[in-house]
Amino acid sequence: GQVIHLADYRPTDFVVERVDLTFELDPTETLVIQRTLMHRREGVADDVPLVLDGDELNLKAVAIDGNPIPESQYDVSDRALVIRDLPTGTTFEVTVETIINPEANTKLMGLYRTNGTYCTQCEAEGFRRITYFMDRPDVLGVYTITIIGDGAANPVMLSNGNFLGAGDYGDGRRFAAWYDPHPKPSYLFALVAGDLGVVEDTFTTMSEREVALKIYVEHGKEARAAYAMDALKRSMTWDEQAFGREYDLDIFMIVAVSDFNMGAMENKGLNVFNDKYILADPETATDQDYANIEAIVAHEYFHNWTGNRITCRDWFQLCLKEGLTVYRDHEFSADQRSRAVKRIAEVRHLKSEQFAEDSGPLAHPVRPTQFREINNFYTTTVYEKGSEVTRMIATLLGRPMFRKGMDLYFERHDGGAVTIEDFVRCFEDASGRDLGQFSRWYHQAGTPVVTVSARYDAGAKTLTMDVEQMIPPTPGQQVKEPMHIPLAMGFILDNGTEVQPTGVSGGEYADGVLHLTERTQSITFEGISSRPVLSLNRGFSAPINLHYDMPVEDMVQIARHDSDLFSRWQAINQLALRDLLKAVKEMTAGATQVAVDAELIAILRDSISDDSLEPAFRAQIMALPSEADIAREIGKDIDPEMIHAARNAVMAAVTAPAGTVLADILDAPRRVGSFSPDAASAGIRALRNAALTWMSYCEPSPDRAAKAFAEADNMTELAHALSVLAHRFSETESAKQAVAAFGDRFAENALVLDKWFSIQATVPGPATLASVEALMQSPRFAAGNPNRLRSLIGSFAMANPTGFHRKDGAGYAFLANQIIAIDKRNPQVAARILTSMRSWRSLESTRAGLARNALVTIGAASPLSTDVRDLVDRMLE
Ligand code: B3K
Ligand code: ZN
Repeated sequence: GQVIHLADYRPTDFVVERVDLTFELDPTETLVIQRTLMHRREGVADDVPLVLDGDELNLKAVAIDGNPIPESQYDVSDRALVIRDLPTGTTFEVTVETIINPEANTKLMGLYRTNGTYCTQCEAEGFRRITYFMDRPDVLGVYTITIIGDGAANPVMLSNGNFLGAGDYGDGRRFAAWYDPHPKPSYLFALVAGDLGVVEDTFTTMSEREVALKIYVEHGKEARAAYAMDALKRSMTWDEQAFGREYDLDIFMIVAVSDFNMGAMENKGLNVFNDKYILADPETATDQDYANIEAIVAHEYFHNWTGNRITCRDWFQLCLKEGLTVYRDHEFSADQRSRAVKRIAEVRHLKSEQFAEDSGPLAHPVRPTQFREINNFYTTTVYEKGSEVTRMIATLLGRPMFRKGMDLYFERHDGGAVTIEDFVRCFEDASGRDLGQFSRWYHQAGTPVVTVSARYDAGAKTLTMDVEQMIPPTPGQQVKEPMHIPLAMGFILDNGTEVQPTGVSGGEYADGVLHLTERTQSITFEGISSRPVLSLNRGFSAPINLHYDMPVEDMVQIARHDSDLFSRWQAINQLALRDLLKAVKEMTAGATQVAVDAELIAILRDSISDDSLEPAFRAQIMALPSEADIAREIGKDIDPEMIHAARNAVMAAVTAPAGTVLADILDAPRRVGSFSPDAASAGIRALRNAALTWMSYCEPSPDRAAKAFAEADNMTELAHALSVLAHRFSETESAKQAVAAFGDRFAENALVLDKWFSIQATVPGPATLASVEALMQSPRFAAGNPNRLRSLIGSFAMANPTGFHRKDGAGYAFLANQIIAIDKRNPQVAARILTSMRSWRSLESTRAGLARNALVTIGAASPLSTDVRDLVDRMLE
């Protein structure tokens, strides 16, 4: 694969107007007839040929204005169809007929089959696996679709837009036709056909139009789509209220399928979902599953405006739709649930995924300038950091001005395929603020390190902060320019009140936000009556690594009293992290005991038993930094076993004094009545689960967890009890029995089996590799199903530090073999799982050497997809 550069962008030579597609469905030989109306772009020379993209296609015929053309007039290869001598000065119609094999399509890109259902995935470059086309996001057309197929096998035939009609041919075949009036790029095309059940509802929009809502699932699973439908309606209402965005077709459909490369896809009017993010009921779904369904249903729905009505000019602009839409779904979830708890979860995820990516060989800017394989850029940087950048614009401008900028964006660019520059300009024009320096967030990779020192002058009643920002070098970017960093902060006095400075010099400070713009800056705040505690980066206003040598008593003050719950969590987390890092250091030096700060122990115990704090927040506090968090913080010479041991020791020290509090939580009378997935009920379950985890460190017996496993009446507590048994008491009979019982009970439910596989794949310790290998031989395993691969092999490589990073390198060698095998069927899934190696350079030297060998082994395999090749090369560079 060659490198594609943003700088090489130019518009197409031909402009598409309308696209008419007919599919004659057949499991192994589907005929696709494409008729596209187009014209030569003004100024393009008459002899310039038409170049259409293709991928693994079998070309049957080509015609211009209905007349078949001789083979001498075109060149066809696996990757392209080039047509010469086209009509000039007029619109003409190109007909392309191809034959494709959905059954053989194991890449799950283009048209494929999943459990007997025809289904498509076209983003980013899947449409070219259906027909030869200018398969790029800036080519917009109005599509009409006709689907023809066996009537008995395909009572359901769906595509984008509004339904035109359907009928029978009388010979067993039937057809259905769809028309999408909104011009769209090919990546938003979708087709689904098969025999599916449906759940129906309606939604009345703000201008009183009635929209039919339909969620299609496999027969028998209809009842499990109720929550997704509810989430969809709430999403539609929210987008009207929060952004003034109304839905724009007569019908909105979702289809849930079991074989899918990612979470979901926002095809116009016809979202296709991984069934993991649609299906839920109390018996089989955890609260996390419910929250994910809500967030992803919302995310895909919100794409209707941010992505579909306004799309990307080219794939370098991916964050234009993804970062913005993640921001929108985060805000939606925050409004539906507890804002503070939601933000804590977001920041945890951002740090564990994006910060890790940003500090390794796969680091890239939110808007990259080059790629070899676009599928490798659907990353946490594009998505989550892209969302944070959008959030910072809202912080810089303030909510009302942010909304004005968004309104302008929708008004100015509706129907367009645009760039990040177009997006940012809307906020500049709406607010009059220059966002030039701010835009570096899109262009410079790496997590900025902001170092703060502060001194208080009692005589002058001033607080002076010296701030330095440094953006670490990343691949291809050695030197960086200073960024515009919005640092939300507060000054807390001894009595717990907050004080506002009466004057500021050396930097801009407004509405509780300090604007850092220089490499080094000294800012003085006036009118601070006594030495304040600084509450910095409140709400994680900027995605930075903050280095501030905060006095412990200040941390304690924030942990106990900050008005901002997020800040309290951040301070407690910081305190715990300090002790965890200290423990790793001491144990590395040979210590067998660790000391934990008494204040930390007291704060944890007090917070956990503080009934004025919402349970979900208390559960977050109890989740101390993970082994991966600690590793990232240490940054180099990582020994996962040492980290595991040190964290265990700290957990034992922290939990022991809390024993009675934990028992109180676990023994509190259980809620009676029917299950509710709402945030408050979920919070109570989260707290109980956290207490069970803690108990496992201070009570050396599996009995508590076994009891929880036996008594659980919902999947959240059942799966958690199972993981406590399997992870903390793996050698006991209780654990073995629970694993077996769970597997037998849910043997027919693929989504629950995924949990079963991933719990077993994440049992700490070197022995887990053998059980992962054994599980792959189980009839419950399915090598062709992406969810199953991710839950077993993915969880092992990504979420089992001591199992995967075995000192003898067997985990890496196993992964290399698996990646090579999976890549033959499905490069995207292989590449995604391979990102588990992205931090290999920070391992201690023995492991790093073995990890490197595994990467070299993968690199030497042949053939290798562009997806895997690109990652291996970048990781070894
Ligand atoms: N836009 C899709 C992701 C497509 C990934 C292609 N490799 C889902 C989403 O972000 O909403
Ligand atoms: Zn998206």
